[in-house]
Amino acid sequence: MTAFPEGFWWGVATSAYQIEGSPLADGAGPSIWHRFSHTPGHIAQGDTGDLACDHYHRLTEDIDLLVELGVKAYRLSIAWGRILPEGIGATNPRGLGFYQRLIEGLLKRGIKPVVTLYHWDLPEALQDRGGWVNPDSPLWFAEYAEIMFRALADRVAAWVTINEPWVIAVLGHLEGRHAPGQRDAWAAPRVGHHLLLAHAAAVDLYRTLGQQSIGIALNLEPQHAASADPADLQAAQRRDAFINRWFLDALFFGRYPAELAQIFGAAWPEFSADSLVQIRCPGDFIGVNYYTRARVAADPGSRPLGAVCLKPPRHQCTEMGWEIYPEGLSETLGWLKDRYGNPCILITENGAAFADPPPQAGVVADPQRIHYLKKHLSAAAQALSQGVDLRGYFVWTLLDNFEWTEGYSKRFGLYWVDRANLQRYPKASARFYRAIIATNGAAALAD
Ligand code: IFM
Repeated sequence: MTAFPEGFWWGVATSAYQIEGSPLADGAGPSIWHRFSHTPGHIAQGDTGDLACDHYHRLTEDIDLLVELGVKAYRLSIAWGRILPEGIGATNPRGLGFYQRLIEGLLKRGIKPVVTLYHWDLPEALQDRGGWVNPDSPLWFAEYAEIMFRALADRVAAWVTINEPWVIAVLGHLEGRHAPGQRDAWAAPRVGHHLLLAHAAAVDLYRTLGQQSIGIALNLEPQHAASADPADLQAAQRRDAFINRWFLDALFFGRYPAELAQIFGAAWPEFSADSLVQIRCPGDFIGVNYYTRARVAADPGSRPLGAVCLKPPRHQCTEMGWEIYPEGLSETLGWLKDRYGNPCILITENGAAFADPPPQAGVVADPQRIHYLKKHLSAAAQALSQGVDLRGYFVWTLLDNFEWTEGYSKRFGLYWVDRANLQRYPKASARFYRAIIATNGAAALAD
């Protein structure tokens, strides 16, 4: 007996810009990440996604890796600009052809495709029209989504509309650390709202095709007060509203947490009642991207939240500096169940970057990642035993890849990629994950 139900979706996840390379091949239009990574000073070591893992040319080899792992499902994302080089208007059959080949290849090997429509790579042509700040952006997204649904909906097992809207709104438009690099408190809440409208428009369109397997993927992390001091408790609440409840309350209740108006002050808009009704659209599942928790202390000087996160000791962290805290996964899943009425959940991302050594005799030793996966899967099993409606788990990620502003310096993959020749080598965690899948999770729960 295992804690994981029959038919559980064991998978791995990737995204287009992080692995494909050849961003302008076969008539594709450039994305905001192409522009951002080519602007000096944005990415560690000046890395770009120009080559990435060259997945664009190594499709068959990479599908073989998925087969080797034995995954039941594979979460990939579509580069919008390959389909619509200008973002809207004329479609590019060669770009579409790439994803058709990929999806056919997966289906032939018995792997369910889970497709994310938007994993951060907005066509540059749309950014030139204001990007996600433009109130037309949900319509642009709906046009793109409809093309994808018409081309692939009969073969795709599940769709994720948007990956991590919080990251897009905050890192991309408030803090400027991600593309398009804006630092604008006025833009961030509007971007968040337009992303939710875009999600809702895609869900509506998908429903007209009579389909029921569409959701959104959110980055969630418990916010724990650093002490019992009321100021710290309130700071943790503010951060919880900002990171966790911003999108969830909108999707389930059609309203934003009151704290957001305080946090953004005059920059927070008066959203129309109609649009709040529209964004109340949780879809068929919530995708949870879980990596860590935060320990939060009040700090009136730090704007706009009046809160800081304590730095955990180095030995408790991954290479990203994120605390390893598997208990936070069961906590997050249980909280979703209690607050939002037990929605269907896929863990759409979970994984860790460690300083993996180069391969020896063809294999990379990564005991820390094995430990990380084991602990997080035990936490997922615990949530299942408490009645959470968890349907699948996707490791982030298949291959060491372009980790956004960190470039290629952070290795999250189950397969080690040699940057000199892009050859892939299994890490020990790939073999471990294969055993987990083969035993439907029992290998993760054994001592
Ligand atoms: O690599 C990213 C991914 O694109 C989105 N979620 C978090 C991952 C690790 O930072």
